[in-house]
Amino acid sequence: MSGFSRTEENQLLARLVKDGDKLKGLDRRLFLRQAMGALGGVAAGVAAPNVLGNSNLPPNVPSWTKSLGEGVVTHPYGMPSKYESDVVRRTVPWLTADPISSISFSPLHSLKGIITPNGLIFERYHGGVPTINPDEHRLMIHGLVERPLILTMDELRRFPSVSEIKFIECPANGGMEWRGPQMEGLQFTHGMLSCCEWTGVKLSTLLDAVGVKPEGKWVLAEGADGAAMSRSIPMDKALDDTIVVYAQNGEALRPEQGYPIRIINPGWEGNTSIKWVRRLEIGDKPWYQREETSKYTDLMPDGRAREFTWVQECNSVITSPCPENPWKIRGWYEIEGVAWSGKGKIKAVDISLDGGVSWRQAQIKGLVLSKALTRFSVMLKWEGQPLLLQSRAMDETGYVQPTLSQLRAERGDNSIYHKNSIHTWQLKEDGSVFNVQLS
Ligand SMILES: Nc1nc2c(c(=O)[nH]1)N[C@H]1C(S)=C(S)[C@@H](COP(=O)(O)O)O[C@H]1N2
Ligand SMILES: [Mo]
Repeated sequence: MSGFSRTEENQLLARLVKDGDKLKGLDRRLFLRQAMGALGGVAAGVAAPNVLGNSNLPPNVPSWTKSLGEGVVTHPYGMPSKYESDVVRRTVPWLTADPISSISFSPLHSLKGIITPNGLIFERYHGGVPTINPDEHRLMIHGLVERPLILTMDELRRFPSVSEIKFIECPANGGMEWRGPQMEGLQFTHGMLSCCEWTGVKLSTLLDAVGVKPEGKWVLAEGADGAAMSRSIPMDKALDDTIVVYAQNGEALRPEQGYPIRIINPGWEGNTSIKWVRRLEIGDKPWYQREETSKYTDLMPDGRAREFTWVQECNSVITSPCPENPWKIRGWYEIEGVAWSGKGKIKAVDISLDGGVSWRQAQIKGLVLSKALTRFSVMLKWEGQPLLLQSRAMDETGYVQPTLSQLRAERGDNSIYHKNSIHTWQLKEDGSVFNVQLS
């Protein structure tokens, strides 16, 4: 496969910067000439059409530069440009019987950096989104504790807070791909994944306030939604990094994400991060040994099931190119993607252009945070050759993302959950991209 050396990459970058500077100067001169032309009495309101016939394109001054725009607070709560209207959550109608107990996917192919904007975080509901008045909502902490508490939302905010950037992922992410490639788009193969800055009170702080009795080994968290979804969190996790969250990316939690409060269990299966949480009961056993209710397990080839698979293991995916982001012309491209691990920080990411025959190390970009999305990239000059693109992440524990055949050898293909194997995009000569699996 044709590649590039570090020096070539640097030369390219240097060239890009230089061209950018040149363009800036050129733009400026043209703009001045046009502006002066307009002042000098070019026929009122009629700009000379350029070669493309679009009077908003250079060398003309665009129409929006010739008038004033909307004033402040025209939109008291700002929204994206109307030209970004296809950057939205999407669902797969055949996946669930109704939209109440269902899931929507984040448009990973359109997102930059590591933070998912609040309106684009994937949604998973078992009983729809409740409309909760925070004045009528409480957090009750009871069970095997010395001093049970019922906290108002204001009282919760008086505890010392933390803000942490963590991903949240449903363990069913990629689940439709166990038996074969099925979903024609990154949004659907990996979009049960988001990453936010979460603000709230560490559960350990609250447990300290109530005084857990020595027999208290599990924390049952129960939601106030119509599903009253509940999960048990072992005390080790609860005392380690579980957060009772009231804000995401700087503003109050969105109703979709659990307003007014939710649990975030960093790096763990999304289902343990109970939304709209109304009570935490400290007990000596997990909830499913106390009540008739379900838990998530992975069915193995021999009929046994894996349980306590809480951690979302190291995973990665290329976000550009992908089926939604084909390459339209030949030349230099930045191959970009995200990697994440429920066990800690991302250590390294490799990229293959030939379906895993050879690998090169990607550059890690921006923040590298524990249990958060991490960006990687590689520059490539594409001459129109077909590619089998893969990324392979390694986390700080030394765990390396498995191939699909390694994962299938261990787990068969009956599973739904925890499909974290290396993903393949097939890029064809015309630049279109397809979801494929290699044997
Ligand atoms: N109360 C409650 N909490 C819940 C759920 C729910 O339906 N009800 N869904 C869970 C599941 S399965 C996942 S994957 C995450 C999704 O969080 P998000 O909707 O903020 O992305 O929330 C979890 N917490
Ligand atoms: Mo989930």
